[in-house]
Amino acid sequence: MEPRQSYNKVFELLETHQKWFASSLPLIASENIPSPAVREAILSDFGNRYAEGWPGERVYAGCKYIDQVEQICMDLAKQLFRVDFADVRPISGVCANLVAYTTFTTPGDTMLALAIPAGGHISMGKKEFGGTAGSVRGLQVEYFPFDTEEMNIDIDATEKKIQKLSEEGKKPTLAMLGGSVLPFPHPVKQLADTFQEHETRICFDAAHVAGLVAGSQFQDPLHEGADAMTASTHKTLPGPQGGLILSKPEHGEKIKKSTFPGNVSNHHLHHLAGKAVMFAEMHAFGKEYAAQIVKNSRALAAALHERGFQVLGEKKGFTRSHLLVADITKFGDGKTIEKKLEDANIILNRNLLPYDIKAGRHFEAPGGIRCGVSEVTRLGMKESEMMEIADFMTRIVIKGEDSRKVATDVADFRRDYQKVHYAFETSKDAYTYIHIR
Ligand code: DSN
Repeated sequence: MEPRQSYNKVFELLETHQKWFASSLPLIASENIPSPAVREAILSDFGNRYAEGWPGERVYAGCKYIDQVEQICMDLAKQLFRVDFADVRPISGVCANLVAYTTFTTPGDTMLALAIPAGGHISMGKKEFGGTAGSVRGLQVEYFPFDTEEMNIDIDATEKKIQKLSEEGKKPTLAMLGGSVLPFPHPVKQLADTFQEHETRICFDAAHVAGLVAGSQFQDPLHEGADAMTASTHKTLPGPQGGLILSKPEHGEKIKKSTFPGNVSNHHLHHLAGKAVMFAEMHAFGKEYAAQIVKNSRALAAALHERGFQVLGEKKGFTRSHLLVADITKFGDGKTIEKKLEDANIILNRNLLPYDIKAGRHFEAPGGIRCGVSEVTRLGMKESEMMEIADFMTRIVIKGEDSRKVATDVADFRRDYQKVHYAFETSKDAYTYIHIR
């Protein structure tokens, strides 16, 4: 392709992508749609500037307005999460986790975390699997024992494991709770004394659930004994792509240095502005928004279960967060089903189940799918719309209907849900393509 053709092609693809998402059901649990205000902030000149360091302590000129926005952003984050220290500079959730590892561990230390099939994130992974904790920070990762029926960390078995690791001279320096599949609150409070006895620091990865924590609709790790909490700013928090770390005040100075110069040079200043706008909107609308997310995910889980899906966590009511996981091995493998759903304009992801590895399945074609409802909630959908989503999914996964017919019906259904809710300014369509050229 000639350069000009490639250039044109990129813009054509961008617009086509946005039109597709405007007529689809976006159910990827790690995604969301930011408000038009957040999108405007991201397009600002802040994205072209440097501001290494902390507000008032920069190593570049030109930061007088950036400093003010960063201070507003930090203040809003602290108030929202009811804490005294926030660093809004990490550029992603993985980066925020690396800041936590830098703060609380030394290479060679042992860290406790969930295995990926049980909901851990790749940033908590072992070296042999290329995980960030093992291969970048040089940590020895030990897994939390996991109870599949409860879909949660097994508390008794964890207490025994910590004792055993200590006796073997492998006492964990850091316990990393939270992760990527978190239908139920993790036992931070229940394990806090045990961790303290063993001088194990606690960090909670709230990448997925931070918006629910902010809206007081999930656990509150920093008030249950965690030393720090990391997050993404674009999952249940509906901001731009980015990261965040909050902590008890005594860890603040160390975290500041772990972020800069430890893990970021320049942070992404346009995203910083977007984070500030998002935090302000979360102050105003976060409670209502987070409550509706939890109602929606519980409604979707129950509706899928009634229609024949094997949604995990049945014993506990399927979910208390924004997501659910279903075992779809009766109907096919995760990869094939993900594709059929995508062809029907239903966008979600295949997911490893806690017992997949033992069953000989792997991440390419796992036994599960994961659905998150944050984005459809922001588009104004409520419990009755979750029934319709469950019907669309049933037509593809259980009844084996032609994806093209369902895709048309999904696009028709989506016509009524084009605005972002829970935001100060809601007149613009959510997926409007913004032309500047
Ligand atoms: N692992 C991604 C997810 O949960 O979708 C986030 O990094």
